[in-house]
Amino acid sequence: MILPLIARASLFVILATGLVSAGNIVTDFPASNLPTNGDWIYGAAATVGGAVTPFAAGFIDDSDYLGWALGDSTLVLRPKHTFTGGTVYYVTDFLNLHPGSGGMNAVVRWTAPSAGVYLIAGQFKSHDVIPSGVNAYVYIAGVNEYATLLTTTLQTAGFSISKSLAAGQTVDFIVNFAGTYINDSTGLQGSITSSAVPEPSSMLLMGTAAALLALVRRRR
Ligand SMILES: [Ca+2]
Repeated sequence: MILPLIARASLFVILATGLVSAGNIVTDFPASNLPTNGDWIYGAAATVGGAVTPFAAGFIDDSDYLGWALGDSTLVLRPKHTFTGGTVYYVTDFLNLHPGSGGMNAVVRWTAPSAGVYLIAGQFKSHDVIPSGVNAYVYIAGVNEYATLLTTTLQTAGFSISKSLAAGQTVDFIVNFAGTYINDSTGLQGSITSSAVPEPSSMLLMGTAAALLALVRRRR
């Protein structure tokens, strides 16, 4: 009676480890003044889905948040505590993105370090008391895969996209001002996971577990 339990447990462990964390939008945010961190880039784009310029100035590290704020108000910040500043809600489990006054887009970009099937899941959230509305997008490998319009305070919009990516292909999380620049602070949170290709040792274990199960079933 013990054999089936062992075999099933082995299978469960192998299958349960099939998804591997490849990145987290909030917790991967760097504590330094570099606008990059591993596979991540933080910056601005003149057009939605266009070239991303990493932040080169405007670094802030004060008691309230960490990140970048350009003179035109294009910003990507990670709040250090939860509070309301002016009309903006800052919460620690979301980054805070804001587009620029001239229509510059705030962008968080992730680049696939290796080929694989990735699940990109998360949400945008309107983080202003009186929002004027923003368009938020997820572009994958230069293609618009998700678009939403946030118009009411604390409105959320979730995405969950599975995509096969080659090494070097990008995922952009973008906040655009939707034509009117005022009160456009927008939260962004989420994660990227990959479906791991089993290592040879795992394949061997899986085969062993399957063989054990077959053996036990034959003996019943
Ligand atoms: Ca707006």
